[in-house]
Amino acid sequence: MKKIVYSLVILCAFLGAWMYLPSSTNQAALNTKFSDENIRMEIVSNQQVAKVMHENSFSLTLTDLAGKPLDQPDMKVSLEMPSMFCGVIPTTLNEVEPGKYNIIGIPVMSGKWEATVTLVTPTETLHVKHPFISK
Ligand SMILES: [Cu+2]
Repeated sequence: MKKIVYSLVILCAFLGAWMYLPSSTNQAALNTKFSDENIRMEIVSNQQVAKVMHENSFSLTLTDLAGKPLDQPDMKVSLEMPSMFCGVIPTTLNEVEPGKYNIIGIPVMSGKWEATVTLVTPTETLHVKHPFISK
C-alpha cells in the first residue's frame, strides 16, 4: 500500500512539473464568493501563495442570505489538484465564531490546487471550489 502511495506521489510530481506554468501564479484570486437562494459563502486564502508540505490556512464565512450563521452545518473541506491524480487531501475545519471557520490544509506538491467545500443542507448539496497556488 505504501509503495502505491509513493509511486502516486512520484507520478504526481512528474505531472506537476510538466503541467505547472509560471504564468499561472497570478491567476488564483485570494477569495472566492458564492451565493444562491439560500446561503452565502466566502473563502479567503490567508497567504498569497500556499507553502508546499506546510500547514496553510483559509478563512470561510457561511451564513444565510440574512447574514445569520447556519446552525451546525454539515460541511467539510478537502484539497485537490484539478486534472491530476494526487488524491483528495482532508483538512481540519474549526468554527472560530458563529458562521466563521478556519481551515488548515497541507498541499503536497507545487502547482494549481482547489480547496473544495462540500456543504449538505436539507435542500441541497453544494461543492464550492476555491482555487489557489502552492509553491
Ligand atoms: Cu499533483
